Amino acid sequence: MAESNFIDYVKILCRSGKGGAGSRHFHRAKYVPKGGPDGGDGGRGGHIILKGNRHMWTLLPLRYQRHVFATDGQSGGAGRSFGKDGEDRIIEVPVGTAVFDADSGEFLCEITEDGEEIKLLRGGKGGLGNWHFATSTNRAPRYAQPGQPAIEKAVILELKLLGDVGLVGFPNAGKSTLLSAISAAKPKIADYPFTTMEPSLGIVNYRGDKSFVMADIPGIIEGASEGKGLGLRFLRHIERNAVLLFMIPADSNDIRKDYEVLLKELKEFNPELADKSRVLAVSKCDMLDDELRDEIAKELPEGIPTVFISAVTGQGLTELKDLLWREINSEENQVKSTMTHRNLDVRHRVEEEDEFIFHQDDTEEDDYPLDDSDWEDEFWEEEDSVNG
Ligand SMILES: Nc1nc2c(ncn2[C@@H]2O[C@H](COP(=O)(O)OP(=O)(O)OP(=O)(O)O)[C@@H](O)[C@H]2O)c(=O)[nH]1
Ligand SMILES: [Mg+2]
Repeated sequence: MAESNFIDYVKILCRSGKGGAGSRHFHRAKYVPKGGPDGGDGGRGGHIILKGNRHMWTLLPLRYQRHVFATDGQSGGAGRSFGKDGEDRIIEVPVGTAVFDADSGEFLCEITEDGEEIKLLRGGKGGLGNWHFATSTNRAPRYAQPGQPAIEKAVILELKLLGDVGLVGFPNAGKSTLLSAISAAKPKIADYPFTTMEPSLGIVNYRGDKSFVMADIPGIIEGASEGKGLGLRFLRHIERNAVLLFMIPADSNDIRKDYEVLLKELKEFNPELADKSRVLAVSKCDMLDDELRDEIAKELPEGIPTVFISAVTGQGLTELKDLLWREINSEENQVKSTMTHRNLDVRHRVEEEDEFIFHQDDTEEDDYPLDDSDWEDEFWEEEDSVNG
C-alpha cells in the first residue's frame, strides 16, 4: 500500500493552542501615583477543527502532514489590552471519515457531510488580567490568571467509502470484471489472486435515468480475520453499504461452504455486517452447461436470493441489477445516517502507520514544550468550580 494514492487510514498528532496568560500590569504615568491594575486578558488558544470536503476521496494529504498544531494565544498587555487569539487549524477530510483516539481506540466523531465542522480539540481559554481581581479590600492584586493548557491527542482517521452495494468474495471470483461490465469503472482484472489491492467505486447505470454505486474491495480469504491475505481492513468500506453482493464462481467446489466462510469472516470483522441485506451471484456461468447449472441450483445456500451471472456474456446482469435495485430501495435497508462505530482495537492496528509519531519525531518534541504545570491545572480546577 505504500505507493498507493488511496489512503484510508492515517494517524496524526494534534495539539490545540494554549491560552495566553492574563497580564499583571499596573498603570504607570507621570503624576499618577498608584495607577491601579490594568493588565489585560490573554487570548484563546487555537482550536483543531475537522471539516468535511466532498471533493476529497482519500486521506492522502494527511500522510504528509502528520502534526497539526494550532498556535497559542498571546498574553494580555498593559492598558487592559487583550492578547491575540491563537490561530485555529482546519483539517479537511473526505466525507465518511471517522475519528478514533489512537491510544484507547475510542470512537470520537465522524464527518458525514460536506462543509460539516467538528471541533476536535478546543484551544485553551486565555487567562484574565489582574484588573478583574481588584476589590475594595485588594485594590492592587498582583495576580492574573494563567491561560488554560493546550490539549494534545494522537488520533486515527479512517475513511469509509460510501457506496450502495459492496462486493464480497474470494480473490479471482470475478468481482472487478463485474464492476467493469456494468459501470464505467476500469479496475484491473487478471487471473491471479489479489489483483485488486485497494477499494474502488463504480457508478452503475440502471434502466436509463437511475444509478447506484458499487464498491469493489480486495478479495478476502478464509482466516482473513487473523490477518491472512490482505486481512479484513478493507471491509470497513462496505460497512456503510445498504446491500452486500456475495460473489462465488460457478467452478467452486462447494458454493454453500464458501458462502459460510465469507459470512463468518464478515461477522468476525463486524457482527453488524451480518444484519445487512445480502444477494448471491454465482459468477462465470458461461462455463456451465444446463446440466451442471441444474446441479448447482440444488446446492445453493438457503435464505439468500441468488442470480447466475456471467460478466463475459452478460447473462443474468439485468436480473442482478433489478434485484440489487429493489434491495437498495427497500425500506428496511436504508442506511441510517447515525451508524454505530465500534471502537478500534488498537492492538490490531497496522504497523506501517504507527511508526511516525513516536520514533521519527523524538527530537521535535522538545521544540514544543507543553507548559501545563500542575499549579495551573489546579488553578483552573478551582476556577471551574467557582464559576460552575
Ligand atoms: N469465463 C469467465 N471468466 C471470468 C468471468 N469474470 C471474471 N472472469 C475471469 O476471472 C479472473 C478473475 O477476475 P477478476 O475480476 O480480476 O476477479 P476479482 O474477484 O476482482 O479478483 P481479485 O481482485 O484478485 O480479488 C480473470 O481472469 C477474469 O477474466 C466470467 O464471467 N466468465
Ligand atoms: Mg479484483
